[in-house]
Order: sequence, then structure tokens, then C-alpha cells
Amino acid sequence: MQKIAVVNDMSGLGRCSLTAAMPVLSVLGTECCPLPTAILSNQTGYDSFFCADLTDKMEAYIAEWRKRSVHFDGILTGYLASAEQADRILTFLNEFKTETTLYVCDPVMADDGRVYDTYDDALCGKIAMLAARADVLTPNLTELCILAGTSYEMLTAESGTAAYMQKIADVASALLCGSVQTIVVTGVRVQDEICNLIVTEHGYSAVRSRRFGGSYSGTGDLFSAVLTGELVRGKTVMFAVEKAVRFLEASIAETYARGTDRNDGVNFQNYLEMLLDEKVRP
Ligand code: PXL
Repeated sequence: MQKIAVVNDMSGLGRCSLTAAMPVLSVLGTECCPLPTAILSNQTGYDSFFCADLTDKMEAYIAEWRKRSVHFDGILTGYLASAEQADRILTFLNEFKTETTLYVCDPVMADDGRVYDTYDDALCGKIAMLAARADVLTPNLTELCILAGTSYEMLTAESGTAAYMQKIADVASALLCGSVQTIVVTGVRVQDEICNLIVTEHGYSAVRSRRFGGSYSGTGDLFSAVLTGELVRGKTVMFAVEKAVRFLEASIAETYARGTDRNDGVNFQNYLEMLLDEKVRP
């Protein structure tokens, strides 16, 4: 069974990060191996939260993995607790990202034009260093703008124009460099639709879905987990993005209909079966 190391936090409430990635990767028939960055009572969008930063535990944790000569088919990184932790993850990549390891970097740091409260410039700078090592990047529009040094306000001011998608694709193209061959810009709002743009050196394609309500906690984490699992299983980016989008569209439709608070995340549990296909079982 393919192993995927998931470098992300464990939040008790909010259905995000590891609590999103673990069930998704398991349903896809891959082994999710968590490398926890922090343990939180709940994700940071709620009014308050408890956070135990695990930066100083990572070395001992990784040392045990080293002893076992474990090989990862995929590595997925997400929420980080400190800039120092990002350095440890860069070292982890040097050792555990082999020629046969797919590295998907979800550059978690911002949404809706705002950097998360727990992220500062130093940490955002380190995320950019991680992003440069990735094979696949999954920024939302805000994260894309930070990585590319583009104004979010100026870019989103073009929303509604015919050239909007091309403009976003042009911004993303600037990040295609070295190992970074594919960028999936997630959750772009266009009127009553959500657009996900797949950007490669060959151009861009868009996968659209209906839009329900605002942004929900954990959506990006669910998306990156489906994408990573399917790519590690050898599926194309288009197939993987379609699957992630249909899964999220159904989950978010129910979440919206129930009036769930955005901080409580998406009712994805009822839709995990959409990720199953006959090839998962031998
Ligand atoms: O879903 C991204 C995310 C992950 N982990 C934590 C967060 C957030 C977004 O707010 O707070 C702890």
C-alpha cells in the first residue's frame, strides 16, 4: 500500500488538517502517516484556541522514521506552527523526498485576502521555500498572490471580466519553476460558481462547481488530500481535481443546507463513499 506522510496539525474541532486528510487518504486506499506539527483544541478561526506547538518534538519523531528506513510515495504538507518548524520540514524533505516521492505542498497561510493570525512574515517566507520544493502546489487565491508577490485586491478587482481566469493563470504560471510542474488554484469565486484552475506549462483548465455559502474550514485540506491520494495512485491531475471538486460540492451543499457554522467545517463524512472506486479494492 502506498504511504503518504502528511505534515499537518491535529485540530480537535473544525474538521480540517489531519482529521480531514486521514479519512480521505484511507478511503482512497493509501496509508496516511501523520507527522503532526501541532495539536490544537480547535482550528484558529474560532474566537480562541489551545495550541501545543510540536516543533521541538519533530526531530525525535523523524529519527524513529529514519531507523525504520521508511519510504514515502507521497508527502503532503499543510498548516505549520512556526518558522523554525518549516526549517525542520525542509530538512525532512532533503532526506525523505526521493525521486519516487510526489511532494504536494498546500501553502496554508491565508484566505479571503487575509493572512491567518498565527502566521507572520517569517513563516510565510518559509512556506514559499517549501512551495519551491514541491511537485504540485495547491494555493487558494490569497495564497497564490502572496507566493507570487501580486496584489490580491488588484487581481480580484478583475473578477467578472472575461480575462479573469487567464489573469489568475498568468500569476500562477510565474511559480512554475524547477520541480513545480503543476499548480492547482483552489476555490476561486466567480459569481455563483467556484472555480479550480489547473495550471501547467501547457496552459490552464478550469473545473467548476456550484457555490454554497462562504468558505468553510478544512475545504482546502480535503481538496489537497484527495488530490495527493489520487496522484500517488497514478491518476491524472484532471481526474483527481474532478473527483475532489465533486466530493466537496456534495459535502458543502449539505453543510450549507444544515446551516453549519463555517468554523465547524464541512459535513464530508457522509460523502466519503464518493471517493471509493472499484480499483481501491484489489
Ligand atoms: O484549514 C487550514 C487550517 C489548518 N489548521 C489550522 C487552521 C487552519 C485554518 O484556519 O487554523 C489549525
